[in-house]
Amino acid sequence: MSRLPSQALDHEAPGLGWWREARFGMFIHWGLYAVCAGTWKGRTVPGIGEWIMAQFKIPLADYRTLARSFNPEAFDADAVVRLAKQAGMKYLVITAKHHEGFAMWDSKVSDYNIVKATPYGRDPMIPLAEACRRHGIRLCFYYSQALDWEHPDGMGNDWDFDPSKKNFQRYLDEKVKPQLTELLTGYGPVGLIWFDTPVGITREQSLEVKNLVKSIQPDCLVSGRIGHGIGDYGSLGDNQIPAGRLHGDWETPATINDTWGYKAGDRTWKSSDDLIRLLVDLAGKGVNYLLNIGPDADGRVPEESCRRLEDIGVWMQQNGSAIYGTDANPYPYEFAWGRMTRKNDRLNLILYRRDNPRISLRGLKTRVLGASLPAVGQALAARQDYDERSGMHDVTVTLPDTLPGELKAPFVVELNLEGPPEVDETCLQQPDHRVLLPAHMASLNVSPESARRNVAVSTNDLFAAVAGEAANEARGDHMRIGAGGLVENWHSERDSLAWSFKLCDAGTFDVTLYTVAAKYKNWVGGHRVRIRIGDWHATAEITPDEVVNDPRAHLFAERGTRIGICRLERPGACDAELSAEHINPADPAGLCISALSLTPVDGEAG
Ligand code: JFZ
Repeated sequence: MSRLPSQALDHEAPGLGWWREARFGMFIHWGLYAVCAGTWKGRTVPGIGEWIMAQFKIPLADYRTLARSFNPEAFDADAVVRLAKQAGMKYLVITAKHHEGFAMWDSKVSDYNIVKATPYGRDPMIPLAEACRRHGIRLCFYYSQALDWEHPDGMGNDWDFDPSKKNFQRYLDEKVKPQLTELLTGYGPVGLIWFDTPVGITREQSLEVKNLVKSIQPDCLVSGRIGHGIGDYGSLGDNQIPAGRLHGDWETPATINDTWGYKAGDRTWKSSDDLIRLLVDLAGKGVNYLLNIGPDADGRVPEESCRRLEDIGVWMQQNGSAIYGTDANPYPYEFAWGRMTRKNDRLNLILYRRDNPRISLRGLKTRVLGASLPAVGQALAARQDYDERSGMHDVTVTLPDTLPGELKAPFVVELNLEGPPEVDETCLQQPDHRVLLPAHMASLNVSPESARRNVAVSTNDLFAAVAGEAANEARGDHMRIGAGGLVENWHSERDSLAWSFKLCDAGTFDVTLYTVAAKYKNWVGGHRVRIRIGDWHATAEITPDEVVNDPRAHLFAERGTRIGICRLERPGACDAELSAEHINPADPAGLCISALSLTPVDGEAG
């Protein structure tokens, strides 16, 4: 059973229906930082463009002069909303106020806003709200409720203001609450407020802010980054793709290149195919995909973003029924051939490649009534068998020799079932004889010494705060399964992992261990591990024998290490154990595990 963390909803969130149905939304990061376009006085900011003021500790007196040249006459609200709609996005979240503290609407609370402080002199949220109503897209606002580099009592600006003199409650009372009130009373129905980076805010203060939102628009959702786990749904880390389904409702904010705010020099555009795979991957885990655009100082959306969103829209036209309103794959693990979503008594098998002659699914106990290619309305032959010997249920769908030309991969094979899908939740050897043991399905054997190690989670632990963990609580500093589904923080040779799985056919297998680097870091390796699978044992150095080119590895470099060749003679219940002889202290990630994989050596399985 997967041990991925759940979003500790302290209540069943009302009003999530439209959000669960949507699955796909547009994020817009737009503010004074677009004027910088990633550069300040000839220096290019490392990393994300909207953090330029903090990265270079630009004095507020200098930064605010950007407003004098902010005149986005090319901004076309209707075109932006149509871009979202054509991409298949159902909601739009725009930065009303990011950490820079600049209001992108006509705020009466502070003249540091787009109407009072710029030559543009107009409120872009008015035409945006009208366009969203016209096109049936939910208007939502991003609001940074803690970091505010303009306000002396906001968090984060210790280069203009003395942190010891901050009165954060005063900031909440004098800026945050009145500005949220303006956003919630001035632009019609608001789908959600996307709060962010809740550093330094107490649970009581997060609750105050959330209660204000609900008191004005009871149906307005509150994102997970309100902090302290009290969001209506959970927010994963930026561009974070979990390895398996998460419990509860989650959303991943993601970029098309590597920055949120416009940065002229960032050319790291992901391909349309990669973006579609990420959308499919997240839907397979029941996670919403909030994909970002960063308009420039003139209000134009980069052409590279537009083209990719148009490509996604073409795919969604043909396959949206496998995304909208679906639930996660009922299996606790993924498949080599693609991803799966579920909608009531229907399974959507989303195949990455067109050259599969057939698709075989193991462990589905519910009777299959039929199979089809919904995009072209073509029925497919499906066979369902139960193997008494292995106790396995197998479904095999035969695909046509030539797929209709208009069917582009990834494409959907629909399985209609007699009732809700019931699946075998253990790790199963697949019909192609592979066995994949994902980290999030392992049992962690944490030694008593490690279990006693704790670290205080500071209120400024960004990820802890964002992940909704209570501030200032001790958190176990031992190996754990993170929201990304990896076994992380493994630094002690006393700890180990174990899996149990079902072997249907004896065979000889190539054993590979997949390990991951710390976020944004290079892969290191250099560890030494012991692996036992059934009666087979091996030790190995962790070396980068295989590079993993998965879009998910975009921020976390992943490598496969060939451990050896393993012969398993007896079908049935089997187990595996992974322990560490040496964990390389030079690897900041420690020994970070993604999966253990058994691939049949040609002709040696079954
Ligand atoms: C935050 C912002 O600081 C950033 O500018 C952007 O708006 C992004 C969507 O959100 O950045 C974060 C916040 C939390 C994590 C990572 C980046 N996190 O928890 O990993």
